[in-house]
Amino acid sequence: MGRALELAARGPSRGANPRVGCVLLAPDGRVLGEGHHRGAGTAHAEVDALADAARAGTAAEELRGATAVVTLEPCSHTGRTPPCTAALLAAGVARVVVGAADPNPVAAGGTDVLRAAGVDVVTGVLAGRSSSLNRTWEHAVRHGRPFVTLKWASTLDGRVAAADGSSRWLTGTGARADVHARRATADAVLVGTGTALVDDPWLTTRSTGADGTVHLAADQPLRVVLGERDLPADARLRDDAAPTLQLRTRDVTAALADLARREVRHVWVEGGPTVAAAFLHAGAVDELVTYLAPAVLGAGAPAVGDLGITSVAGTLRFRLTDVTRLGGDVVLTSTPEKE
Ligand code: AOF
Ligand code: ZN
Repeated sequence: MGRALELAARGPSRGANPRVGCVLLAPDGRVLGEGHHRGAGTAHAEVDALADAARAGTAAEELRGATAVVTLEPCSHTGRTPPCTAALLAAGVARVVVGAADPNPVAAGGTDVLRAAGVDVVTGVLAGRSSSLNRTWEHAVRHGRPFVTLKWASTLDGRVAAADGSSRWLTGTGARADVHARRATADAVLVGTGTALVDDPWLTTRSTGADGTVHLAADQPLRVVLGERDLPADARLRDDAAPTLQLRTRDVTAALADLARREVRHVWVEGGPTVAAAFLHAGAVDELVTYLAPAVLGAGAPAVGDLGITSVAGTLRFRLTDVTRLGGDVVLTSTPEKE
């Protein structure tokens, strides 16, 4: 299963589908085939491993009695591809060792199908590691809405811009590079029309080389603008570096439902204060990523707009899960306290 998890981790860290790995073993323990899933529309890990075994010249008889080790419960449905349970049964696999159960009700039930067909099934092996690999995907599938990360970069006194509106650059290059790396793991990057109009951001994932040349990642997250105001024709968000979607609503729940229909599993929300407050108010923040520069402004836009909280009793509390220094700045990761 450790090897199957390694294979799973080769899959894309974002997209509609989970990361899944599979190893096929002969009764004497020899590896007959290995596979992983490369994203929606491509072969599932089990089918990829069976194809690998076939390429290696494995005879059909060798697979009869083999063990398939899969990090996620084999699917029992016909989605973009046929069911993996059918492929495993057709190959004559005798034993299936499963990591995490599939939380997707459409695809789940594979272990029952296999058991009913007489296959020896073991479940829950290193299930936690498979789940952490697919943390945002599992959350999205369970809750029917994308996993939401709310990010901001502020001074120690919680300002994201100075009184004159200028906001570049509060944090250093290390923090900025970290933002780009983390954006790249999300399916969508979202801002409100306020930020889109004031900052004219690109919201792309890019890196800057030692010689100063900017490198745009090939596969960009969807750029999402929330709100009704129109963007000017020359807005950077209208360039062709990445697709952009404007959701003409102020309702966070409706926006997330729309994104869920587009199979967005993880949204990275970048502000500004109105959008941050709207997501927090809706109880729709699953993770906070906060970059803090050791600086003080004393005036200027706050990271989060008015939440209507007037007493300490109403404080929104989070649990700190990570603290990392990035150059002269610090990044804090926290998750909501469970009621
Ligand atoms: C597996 N093995 O490697 C993966 C599974 O419509 P599709 O074909 O893209 O199916 C997607 C669903 O199948 C996905 O939501 C999840 O429930 C399951 N993914 N299952 O047996 C795999 N990637
Ligand atoms: Zn499958």
